[in-house]
Amino acid sequence: MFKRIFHNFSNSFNFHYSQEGWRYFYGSFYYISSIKRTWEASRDDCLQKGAELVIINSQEEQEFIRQYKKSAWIGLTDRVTEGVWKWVDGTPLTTSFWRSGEPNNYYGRNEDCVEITNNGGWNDLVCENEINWICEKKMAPLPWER
Ligand SMILES: [Ca+2]
Ligand SMILES: [Ca+2]
Ligand SMILES: [Ca+2]
Repeated sequence: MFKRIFHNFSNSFNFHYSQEGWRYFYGSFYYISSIKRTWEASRDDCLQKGAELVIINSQEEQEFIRQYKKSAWIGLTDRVTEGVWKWVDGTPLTTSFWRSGEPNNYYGRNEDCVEITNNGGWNDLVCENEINWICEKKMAPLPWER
């Protein structure tokens, strides 16, 4: 009974977000932009939506995000201290999925923001580049997902 009430609730919730292009996966909703912006402007857009640039916490989440098959900003940066990668929620990077040879500050450029590339590997990139982005809105996990 309890489970069914929650399920109905999450279905209508899910439906509402799906209508607006959000996809649900294990406790979070995800949104990929249809336009391109700088990392900072992308982050602002996510914050305005009550979300954040996506924070990839696990292999499962990485696999889910790579299914978009698009080059897009994620919520990872080394803008504060070069070489020290931090997520936008302030947590340090532990599990990473860099494309081979990355991060590389390509040709000495100051690449401080991170994109997931269309085949899933991460790449550091100049933050002023304009690409798509992915927002994550974290919800409390449903009781049977804990
Ligand atoms: Ca996440
Ligand atoms: Ca850098
Ligand atoms: Ca790079």
